[in-house]
Amino acid sequence: MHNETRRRAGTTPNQRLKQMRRLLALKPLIRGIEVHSGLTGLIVEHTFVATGSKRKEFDFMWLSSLTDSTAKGKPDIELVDSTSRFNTLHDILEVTTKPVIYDGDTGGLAERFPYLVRTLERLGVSAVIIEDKRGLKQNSLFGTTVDQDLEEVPAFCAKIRAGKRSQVTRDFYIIARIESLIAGKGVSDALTRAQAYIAAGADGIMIHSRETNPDEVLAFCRRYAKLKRRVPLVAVPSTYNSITERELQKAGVQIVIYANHLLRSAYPVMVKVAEEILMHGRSAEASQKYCMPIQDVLTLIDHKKYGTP
Ligand code: SPV
Ligand code: MG
Repeated sequence: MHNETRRRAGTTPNQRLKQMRRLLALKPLIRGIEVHSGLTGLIVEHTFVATGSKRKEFDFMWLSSLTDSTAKGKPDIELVDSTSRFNTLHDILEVTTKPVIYDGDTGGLAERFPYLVRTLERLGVSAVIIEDKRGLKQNSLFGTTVDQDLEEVPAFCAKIRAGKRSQVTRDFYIIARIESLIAGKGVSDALTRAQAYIAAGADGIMIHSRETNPDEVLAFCRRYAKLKRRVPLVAVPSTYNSITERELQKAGVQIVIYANHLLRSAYPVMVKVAEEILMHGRSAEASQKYCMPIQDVLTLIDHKKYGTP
């Protein structure tokens, strides 16, 4: 179904869940961006650019633990519990039709991970990404400035297997996120882990890095390409952000995630507006410089969408 038609007709959890597998079969590379609210979901749903005869848009939404936590004023340490994360997810599912990849952090205890998988499938999420860390999870972009304790390979494989066993549909993806480069353990460790996680049933591998150049990710990709058993590769170019999607695709990456950009762009403007109002003792300057017209915010959300009389 054409995207515009689907948007108008709406979707069901089952249709939405399956859509990511379809997209991966159709396109050499799919791109997604973070969401942390209904409003950011709407941005991803509706934003496109036209270049010549081509229309470019985001293929999926990334429900980031960093931006979901930050939007709630909380640190990204698995503190925002599942109930709260599912509330955010519900807000987004309500107003969008595109597939969702859920940031599952460490996936929690192996005994609990199957419950997360079942809930996400029931809601129509297409994939969960879990990272191979243990203990207090801290955001990867801190790198080794904080403790980044990697999970033992057999234990993480057991978690992947538990998730795969619990899955109801054939279409849901459990993607294993490798933190070797984040923890300073190098490309060889990452590759050993990739092989083990694929053997355990992972449907995708995410390789993460916080270097400002893509060299170590590309080195991983070159060695990954030689593996006999491969699954789709995910990259998150937050710090090595000069690399293009085309270059990542050439290196073998099939899924690209822009993990935090809507929140990172909104926050500085909100602070500026607050400062300008304080500075001037009125809102005229802030409104003129930074705010959308009142009329536009009133009509931003189309309340006649469902055919309300
Ligand atoms: C997130 O967006 O929450 C991620 C990616 O897990 S990162 O912040 O780079 O760890
Ligand atoms: Mg995260």
